[in-house]
Amino acid sequence: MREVGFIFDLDGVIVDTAKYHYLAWKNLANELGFEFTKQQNELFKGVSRKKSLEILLDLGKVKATQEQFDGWMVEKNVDYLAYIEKMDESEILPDVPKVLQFLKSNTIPISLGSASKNARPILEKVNLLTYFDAIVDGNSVSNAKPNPEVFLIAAKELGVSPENCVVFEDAVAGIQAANAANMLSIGIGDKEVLHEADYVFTDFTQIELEFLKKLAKV
Ligand code: B16
Ligand code: MG
Repeated sequence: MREVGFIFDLDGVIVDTAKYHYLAWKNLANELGFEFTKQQNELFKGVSRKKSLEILLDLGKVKATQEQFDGWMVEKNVDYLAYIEKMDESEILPDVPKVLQFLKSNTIPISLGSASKNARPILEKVNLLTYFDAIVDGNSVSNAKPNPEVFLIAAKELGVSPENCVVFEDAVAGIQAANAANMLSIGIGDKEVLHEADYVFTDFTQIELEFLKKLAKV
């Protein structure tokens, strides 16, 4: 067993893909005849694609057959992928490469732990894929966050026991999942929203090297 492992959520931690999810869900909502606001989009953070569409249809009071539901899931994703296609390194959130580089240079194993089924192409687009020793995403799990499954699989793939894993998350459900997995949870975002986390920082620029060294046990 390795001593420590680090697990990163994707959307809201490494890149801000929430804005593209928003545009794609908004396009679908408008097509179905209702508005979808940025505020409502907050409900979708860290939530699976299927659950997101269920919430969207509830908001618009739209009833769907299974066939329509499946079709809209595909339609939203095709639209979303067109936005992703244009992404590059400039979309990486501040100081993320610095933290990944620090971990890599100390041979600390790194995993992704995301709800997204598009995680791999996104990491490829922003040129960060090579930092990750494991990619655990929406394709690998059957239980969505706050269920700890995604992080427990990540720990297993890294060969690190869960209590020695550190998780970076921007969503409440993600912090709950990390806590349920018995991992150290670090919220990236608002202290009040993420109050269940062990530590909260507004972004990676606020994390000092000394703190990181302590977490990484180096
Ligand atoms: P996809 P994360 C999540 O990513 C997003 O926050 C959430 O808004 C999205 O619905 C979910 O991924 C599924 O994404 O449609 O690409 O499979 O924060 O868990 O990295
Ligand atoms: Mg997230």
